[in-house]
Amino acid sequence: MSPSKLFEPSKLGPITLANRVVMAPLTRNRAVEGLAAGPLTAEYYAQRASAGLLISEASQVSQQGQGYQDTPGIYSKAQIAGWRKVTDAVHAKGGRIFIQLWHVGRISHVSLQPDGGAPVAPSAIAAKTKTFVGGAFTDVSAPRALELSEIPGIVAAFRQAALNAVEAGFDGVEIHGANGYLLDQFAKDGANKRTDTYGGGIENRARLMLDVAKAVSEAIGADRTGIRLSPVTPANDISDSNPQPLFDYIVDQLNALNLVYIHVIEGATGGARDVAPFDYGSLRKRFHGTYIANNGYDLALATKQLDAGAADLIAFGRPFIANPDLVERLKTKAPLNELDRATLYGGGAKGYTDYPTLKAAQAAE
Ligand code: 8OZ
Repeated sequence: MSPSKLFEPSKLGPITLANRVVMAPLTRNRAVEGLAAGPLTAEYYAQRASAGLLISEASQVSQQGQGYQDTPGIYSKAQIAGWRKVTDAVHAKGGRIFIQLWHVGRISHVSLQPDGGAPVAPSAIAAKTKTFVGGAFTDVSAPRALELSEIPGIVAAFRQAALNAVEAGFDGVEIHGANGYLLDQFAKDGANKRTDTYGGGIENRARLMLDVAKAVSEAIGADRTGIRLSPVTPANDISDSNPQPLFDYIVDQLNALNLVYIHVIEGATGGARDVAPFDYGSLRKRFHGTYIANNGYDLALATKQLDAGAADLIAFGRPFIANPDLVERLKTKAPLNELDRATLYGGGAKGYTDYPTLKAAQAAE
């Protein structure tokens, strides 16, 4: 058998990736003072720099956009400086890194919001889900509906965050349009009951996501702007009554903006791939840029989908937490380290930077 396409180099807009393995964005809640990425975070990403592309953990574009304790931001000088150390460490190892730009919308808690106010949402409907604050999983707070006059400020926050990301040395940005956060909340009719130009039909519900994609791509270049989508995930209590035409429309519009990639969570985030019927091939066909496929991939499925032309790059999530050298392990069909769930969210080096590479494990034998 010939080696898998997964290990071939690939172009992503203006940059060349060493292979087709992408590290998916993974929330780890280890930001330091001022919600900046610290030295451990630089070490963590540098350890994983053999991936063709790293996508950072979701990083809020404003204080209002934060929904969990100790997640990093990309809106202050200190945060830009913290991320600069991360991108320098990754680039020194020959890696490439995008940052994921995040606004959580209604998936937040008053204790994290400016002046202890309500989290914001398309409509004043609480999600039946929990967030992680004060070291514990806690019900999200009831949100308030955004005023129409506040929407330009949201778009501007994403735009400025993208400029900050370039200043911090990132190779590009990924807009978080997935998993029941603000842009997904606007797009899907389970959370959006607005009656203005941002609610109602598909074009109106998709408007905020597309406004953000346009503003970000105009600010830093469409060839450095990607987006993550999750058409059918039930994550964070999100739902839509008819996702296929919604996402067909969104992808047609993103295509017109020349975005460099769509990163598609196929199925339920971190769960079943067949949770609901959806034709991902339709998105693949419509979009002329790079298609990054995610969710439950292993070497066999990745190789199969790449060979079939169903994807260009494959994003791996949890396996990257426990395996800094995941690319090497996949290539040599080596066993994978097991994930320690107790150290996923928050803490220090344990379960973050101390997972051994194959080489380190063999040297210790
Ligand atoms: C796990 C815990 C907290 C946030 C996502 C940003 O699902 C997240 C997230 C994941 O996209």
